[in-house]
Amino acid sequence: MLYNKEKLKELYSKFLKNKNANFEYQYGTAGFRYNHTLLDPVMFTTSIIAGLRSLTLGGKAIGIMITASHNPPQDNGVKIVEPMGEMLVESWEFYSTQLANSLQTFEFFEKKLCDIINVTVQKTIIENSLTKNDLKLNIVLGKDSRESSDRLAEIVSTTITSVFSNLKVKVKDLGLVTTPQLHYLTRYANKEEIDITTLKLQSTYFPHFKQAFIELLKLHYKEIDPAQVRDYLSYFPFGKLVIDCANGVGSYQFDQMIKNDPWFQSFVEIINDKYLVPSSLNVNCGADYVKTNQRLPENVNGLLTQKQGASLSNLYCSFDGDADRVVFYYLNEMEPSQFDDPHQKQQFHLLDGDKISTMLAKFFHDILAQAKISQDELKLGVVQTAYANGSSTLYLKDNLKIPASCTKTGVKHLHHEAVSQYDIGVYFEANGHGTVIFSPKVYKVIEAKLESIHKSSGERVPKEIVALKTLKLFTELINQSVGDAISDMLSVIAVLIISQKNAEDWNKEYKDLPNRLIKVIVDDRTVFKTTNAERQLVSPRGLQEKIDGIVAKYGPLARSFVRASGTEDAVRVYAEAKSTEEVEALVAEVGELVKSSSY
Ligand code: G16
Repeated sequence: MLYNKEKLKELYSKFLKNKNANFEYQYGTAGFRYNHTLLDPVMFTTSIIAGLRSLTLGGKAIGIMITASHNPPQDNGVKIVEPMGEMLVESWEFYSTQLANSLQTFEFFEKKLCDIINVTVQKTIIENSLTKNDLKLNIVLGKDSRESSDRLAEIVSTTITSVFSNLKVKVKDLGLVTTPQLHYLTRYANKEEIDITTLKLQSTYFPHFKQAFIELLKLHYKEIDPAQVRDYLSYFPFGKLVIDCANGVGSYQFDQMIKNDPWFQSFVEIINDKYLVPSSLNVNCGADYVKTNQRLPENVNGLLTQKQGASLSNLYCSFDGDADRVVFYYLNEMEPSQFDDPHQKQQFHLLDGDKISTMLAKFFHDILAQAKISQDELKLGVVQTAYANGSSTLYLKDNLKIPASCTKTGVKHLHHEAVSQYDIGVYFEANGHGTVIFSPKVYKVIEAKLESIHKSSGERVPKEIVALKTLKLFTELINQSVGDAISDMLSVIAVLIISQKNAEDWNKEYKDLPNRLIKVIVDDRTVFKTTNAERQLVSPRGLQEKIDGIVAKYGPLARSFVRASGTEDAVRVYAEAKSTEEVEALVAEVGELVKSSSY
């Protein structure tokens, strides 16, 4: 038998004590995510599924991350990470949901488990003529800083080690890590084929990203003695980089990354770093707060009054609770006529996921041209969602002539589109969640070009070589497995430094249409079903026509859509229009319509 029946039964009773019989779990946008009191049963079943996934893949390391990312402190969640750092494949989301909803009796649950084992692990055993001795299971576990995370992590390690005690099992508990670090280390363990128990951030993640960043600066500013990296600061087109860590795990991990590095410390200031106070997580700070409310997080204002002058040249960014998203912003002086409040003389400018993706796309577009690589050789494209500002899509298509596709919300959808459509696929959600992927062809083209330049009579083509090496270093600096606030932040500042652009230059590339996102609480959000990359509702019937009718009143640039959140118990309403007044009126009208309909 693959599992220890006695332990399975014991843990079934233990973790299902508080199960609400009528509750139905759903694998949402980013795994199971609920109030922490509902999670014990689903932690138990998800751990088993992760174990089976590892067994099916011949013992490849599978990641389990305990986090509810941007959600409030009382929520938590779990997601499974594939061996190469991607999100769990869809067929296994199905098994996870099935098992989580088969908890009526132990007999029923065990039967469902055996059905899943038959179509997964048993199939592998037969196809590869394996014996029980060949079966291995490796799990890399991480958690964010929520109060419930310790308890939930304990359920995962107990379940894996007890239920599969008959097999060769290894669980590496990484403790407090960011979601992207968990993805990175899972991928690293599988790529390097190393024993997961030896995994350490200090010898992998930290030096890898710091090194790539410094190498890029050295490549572009080599007249400075590389030993004197401090001197590079004079090339920074901003003052300090102020990082709002949402009082989450990002503050702990970024601090670890730079703590022995006076150079990084000299240009970075971390705020909202109370990860040891879980009740403050994402409260009035963090990427989701800043993006949704389009305002500064808590504690930046204090900083402004203290350091009035310097702060205007600062570049600010906010991570979310598990540091897989980042958005940037800056302040500039307002014209006196624009003052609403005489104490507030600065204007806030948001540089969100769309601004990040368009800047990166433009940068790679220019680098490819400098490296003399055509669009036929390497296809560059951008993937967005319905939330992308209309101006960003127009800017990509009309100004930059870079293809842009639209997918459903959830980085798993964007990632898939980027990998299948492009060699250099830049994908970001407007909320700051995203990354860039580089196909194997990119590496081949870079190597071939570098080799042919070196061969061709040894004649040097410095600009071309620098462009090729820049591209190569960005493949290192970017965490290609998943959106990563730390790696994305370093990539953005590297682009700004190399292109000698400040935040204002960056923002000037195109002007966002005024936009607004609100949440509406309804009785049953599952009745809201969409089509056309979530831009239109198909259920409840008739509601889309009413939304269309409202939008039509606001002119050709106006747009609004409604979709059920996959991470919170709410329906999201997004709107954009040509003026702030119009967008406020539009979002309120559509929000009222959703609220007043009796769903
Ligand atoms: C997660 C997903 C994102 C998604 C966000 C909101 O982010 O990873 O792709 O945009 O939820 O999703 P929804 O609108 O369905 O609630 P995070 O940072 O919370 O993991």
